Amino acid sequence: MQDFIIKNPKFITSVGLGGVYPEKTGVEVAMVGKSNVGKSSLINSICNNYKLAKTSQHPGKTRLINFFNINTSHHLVDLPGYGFAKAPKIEQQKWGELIDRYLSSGRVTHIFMLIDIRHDPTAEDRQMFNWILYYGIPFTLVATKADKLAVSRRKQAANQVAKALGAPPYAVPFSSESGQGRQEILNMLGAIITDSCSAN
Ligand SMILES: Nc1nc2c(ncn2[C@@H]2O[C@H](COP(=O)(O)OP(=O)(O)O)[C@@H](O)[C@H]2O)c(=O)[nH]1
Ligand SMILES: [Mg+2]
Repeated sequence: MQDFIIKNPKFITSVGLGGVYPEKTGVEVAMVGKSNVGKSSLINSICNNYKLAKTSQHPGKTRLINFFNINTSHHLVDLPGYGFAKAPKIEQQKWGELIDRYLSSGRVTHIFMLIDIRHDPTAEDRQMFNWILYYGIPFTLVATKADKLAVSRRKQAANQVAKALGAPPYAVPFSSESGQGRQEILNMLGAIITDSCSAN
């Protein structure tokens, strides 16, 4: 199979609680994970556009679902992160409603769940993962910030993250800094699009 590339990535819209989602015209692939794990950086890396999704060193800045259009008709979705410890209860509740409404909408083709390669999954990661299983949404685990570990430890540490979640023991080691795992994720995206087109 030829390497997949993203063409013409464009921001479409941000949707908050009670907002209207953009019309679905193809595959929709969403990024989930803790605040600061590298969701926006991953989107920018695979789109080769470092201004597309806003990244931040300060966790918990995004409270909206951001939709991006790629290759004419498909969507990438940047979901607000969890784990912002100091957020007030009411904020956390709103986050839960926003995500629940989105995941239960039936629009999501595939989820990339991101976890920091250096850390064990948190209680919230486990909760998120169980949510994905509950909704029966196909997923791929991605172990981010791989550049922070020695090259020799990356593969095992990524798989360890998946094992610790109780998932099939594989996660893609990824770094938006070095580009490790970028093409693997792009090719997965290509396969998701091809599968969905042949199913329809
Ligand atoms: N070293 C390193 N830093 C990263 C990587 N990905 C993201 N970051 C940094 O982590 C912070 C949060 O990234 P961001 O993409 O905004 O995370 P988000 O909250 O999940 O969208 C930023 O300071 C990024 O520069 C990575 O692969 N390696
Ligand atoms: Mg972000």
